[in-house]
Amino acid sequence: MNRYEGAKEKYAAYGVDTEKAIEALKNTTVSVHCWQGDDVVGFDSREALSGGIQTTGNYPGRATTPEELMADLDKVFSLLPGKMKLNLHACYAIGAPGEKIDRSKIEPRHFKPWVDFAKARGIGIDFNPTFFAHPMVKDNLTLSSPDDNVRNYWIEHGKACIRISEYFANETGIPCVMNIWIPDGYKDIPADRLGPRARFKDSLDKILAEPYDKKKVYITLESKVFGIGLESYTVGSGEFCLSYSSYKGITPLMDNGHYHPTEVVSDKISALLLFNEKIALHVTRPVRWDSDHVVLFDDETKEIAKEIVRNNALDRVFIATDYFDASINRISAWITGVRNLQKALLFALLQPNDTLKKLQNENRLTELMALSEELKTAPVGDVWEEFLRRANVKSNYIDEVLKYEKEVLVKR
Ligand code: RNT
Ligand code: ZN
Repeated sequence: MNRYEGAKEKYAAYGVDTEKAIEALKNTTVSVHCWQGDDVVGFDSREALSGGIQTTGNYPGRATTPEELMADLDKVFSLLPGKMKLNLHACYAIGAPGEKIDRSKIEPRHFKPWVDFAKARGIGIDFNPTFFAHPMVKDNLTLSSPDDNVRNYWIEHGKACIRISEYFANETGIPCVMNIWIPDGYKDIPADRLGPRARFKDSLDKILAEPYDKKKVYITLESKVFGIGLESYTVGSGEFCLSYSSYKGITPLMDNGHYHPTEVVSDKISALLLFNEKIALHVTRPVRWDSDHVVLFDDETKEIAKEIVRNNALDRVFIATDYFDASINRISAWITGVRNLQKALLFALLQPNDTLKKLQNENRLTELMALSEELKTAPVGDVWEEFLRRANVKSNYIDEVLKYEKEVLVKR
């Protein structure tokens, strides 16, 4: 008997159908962030990263042109099983030769090469306005700035991004998730906490006044606790973003690096699912702070996956990755993180969730603990291997990545 058949039997004894799990995973889309490939630099202003986020490391091979980033993405996609979407930031706009791109005036044409890329691969595109690393970010403020010139500039950027998101949806035939995150905040104790939030609210209202088809574009709003250099006050806090999302009927986005270190997103998912048709996630790995380390197959990633799966919410949660490590091979970082997220989803799909819930409801907590622990060493790896095999993707990706490093990356 091969290993998968053995695992199938083993899981069947728990009342779990591995075939169903594989099928569900195959149909689950992960939105893969493009910014792991170039340390969140992009192609328009090419300014150093700012906005309280940071990449560290200078491993060779950073993609510096659209062609390089696309080639790297192809390498990544070729080594990933399952359904993907491409998650782009506005700073990845591609201008005509010599063109200086103005973020407040970006147009669909600046993203035509990305649409061609996505269409040729049969995938959808998600989008993010880029409210950071740009000369029009003044005093660390964008949509909450007291300077109307600054604020209006970024409002125009937001509106332009809605139009581009709809263009993506129209061209690919797949809805586009457009996520708004601003870095705005203060390093030290502010004198006015309400003013910036009131201006942010007003700016968002103005951006959302741009007409768009709600079946094609889902607008999400990402909260944060603090950024580097902006430790004392964050305009787009958890309460602000959650309240704003429900006030306007847009979708809240939780990034699991954006909470106090003992808070966990896995515990927040159920609460948001009760009050939102859809929710969105940035899956990352915060190490002591919002460090955006590569996602691992760790407890919190598994717990997040469990909350999505056992609440039957795979079709209600927009799942995206968000991390950037420049200290190791970027292609490997990309693949490792996305695969771990998928593996966590598989782990969750292989839990006998009804049995576990029943044990909880009958207050058989001793058995619940024993069974949950036993399941941790059940043969999820063998089912994962089968999933890869059916997707025609090798389980070993590092050889291929190192070959690509030698042949392509180090020559850049
Ligand atoms: C920053 C947010 C945001 C960014 C990307 C690049 O703290 O997590 O999502 O990481 O937009
Ligand atoms: Zn994020």
